[in-house]
Amino acid sequence: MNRKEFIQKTGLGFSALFFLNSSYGFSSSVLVDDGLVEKPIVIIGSGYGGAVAALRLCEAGKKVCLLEMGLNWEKSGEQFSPMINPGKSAAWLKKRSIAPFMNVFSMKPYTGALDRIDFEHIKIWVGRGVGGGSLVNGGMAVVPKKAYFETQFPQLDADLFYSKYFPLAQKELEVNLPREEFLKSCSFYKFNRVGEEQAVKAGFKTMRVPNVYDFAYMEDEYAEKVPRSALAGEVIYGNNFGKKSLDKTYLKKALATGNLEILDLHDVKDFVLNTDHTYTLNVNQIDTQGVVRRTFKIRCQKLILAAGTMGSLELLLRSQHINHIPLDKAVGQNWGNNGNFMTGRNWVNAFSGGTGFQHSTIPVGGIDNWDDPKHSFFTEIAPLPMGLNAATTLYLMINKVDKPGEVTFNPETNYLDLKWDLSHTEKMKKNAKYFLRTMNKANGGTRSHLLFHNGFGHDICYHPLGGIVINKATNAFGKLNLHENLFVVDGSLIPASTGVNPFLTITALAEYCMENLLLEKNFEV
Ligand code: FAE
Repeated sequence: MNRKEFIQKTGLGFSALFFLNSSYGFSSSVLVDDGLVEKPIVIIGSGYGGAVAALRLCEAGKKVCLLEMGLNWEKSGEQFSPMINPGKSAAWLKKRSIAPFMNVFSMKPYTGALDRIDFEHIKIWVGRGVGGGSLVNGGMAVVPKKAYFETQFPQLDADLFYSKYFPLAQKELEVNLPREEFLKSCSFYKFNRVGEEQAVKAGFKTMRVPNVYDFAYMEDEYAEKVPRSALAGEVIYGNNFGKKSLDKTYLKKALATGNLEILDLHDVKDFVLNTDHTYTLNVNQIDTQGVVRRTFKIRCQKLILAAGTMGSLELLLRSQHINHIPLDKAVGQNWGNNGNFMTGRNWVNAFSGGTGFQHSTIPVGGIDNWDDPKHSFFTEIAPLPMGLNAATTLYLMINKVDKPGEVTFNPETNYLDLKWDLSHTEKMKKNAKYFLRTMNKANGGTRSHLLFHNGFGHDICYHPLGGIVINKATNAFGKLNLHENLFVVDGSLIPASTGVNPFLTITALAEYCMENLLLEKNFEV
């Protein structure tokens, strides 16, 4: 459609033409309060899916506007804070810190990098800011088991994923491995050495876990040649150095094309489907205290949802409720917590120096029990970087999701409802009990009764997935059913679990979707 046809079809009047003149030619700033801005392609959310979509579209010569509700931390000049001293970055507009435990810190509300969404039986942590979850996550970049990938995605060509899209995702995300010699000698990895030794003694298989944290930088940190980040307790409130978050990889490359405009602190509330198959978004521009400073509309020809599993579901279900956009009944189905289940052990190596005073925040070890049909799980050996030798090991277990949840919209709260209760995590708890029993029998130690719920964190979720599942709620490449110009490319495409930490899978899926959507000429604007 050319510009004249676009104006005719969408029925824009004279006043709207004014905005078209000023902004269709790709302006970097929003023009007016309560006005209408035209953008050919809009992406909502700057996490893994959004960053991949931005790069591939910009490389193809498309002008892209990326809306992110969180802050552009790099541009703002604000620092990320360490776990033991939560500052501005520690929580999204909360009065108290929101770590998985020890929330004794009160805060002044600020658009921080970490958010927590609370439901009755589960708490979901997500990243906010340019880079999405990559700002706050542990950087673990794990390829899922091929057999499990085939089970979860029967319609996808697994060979192609393992030969092409996973390697591409690893390359673009700059995934690397630590040197074994470094891990053996670094005092900050005692917790991992003890964790692995005890797992092996208990008969479990351990594995080295690749990461996007630059391990060469970490070695320099250890040698005190550069400022410390992973070795200074920085991670879930952001890393000031070392981590190759998306703002340093995909988004940086996309910006270098000159085709990407990123608008941070822009929160999309809902959107309307116009008769000509374009979309009009209702957008709030907020300040760092969360106060709405400007509301306006953006009309686009192509809309890509990459607001993360909870964000994309919220946008779709609210827009269905308020603006009657059509939705396939598969939307909201097949939601899962990626089998997340936190647990921990006390008195670990208690009589031989415990787990060390200093912990690197970046996990490097995993326990792979996936192929045990009775107790199938993968677990990360997680650090506890609180500056004390608690002789405690934390584990973020990843299990299968036998019973997926369902997400719906609640008009009374104007937010999502989640059908998810203790019955959904029952099997995960059995696995955790088995794991702790086996570890403690071989090594001594007890369940961490003081952490979580008597040692079991069934309600801790870092990996919300599903609800807009590929090939169910969308076509084979993420185009939403019943829509021509609406696409989804984030974690919501994955049906409930991927068997390992998910961002590599999300990135690979987004690469696959974008390549095919571009081949299909879906993005002619
Ligand atoms: P995501 O990265 O969440 O990005 C969505 C973006 O959309 C965010 O920046 C939002 O602020 C933005 N947004 C949402 N709603 C709106 C709206 N209405 N308007 C404008 N913007 C909006 O999505 N995964 C791993 O693989 N390895 C790890 O080591 C790991 N550790 C983790 C540790 C923590 C503490 C957390 C919270 C997560 C961790 N994850 C890890 C999970 C991983 O970060 C997550 O699966 C991905 O970030 C999800 O990617 P998406 O592209 O789906």
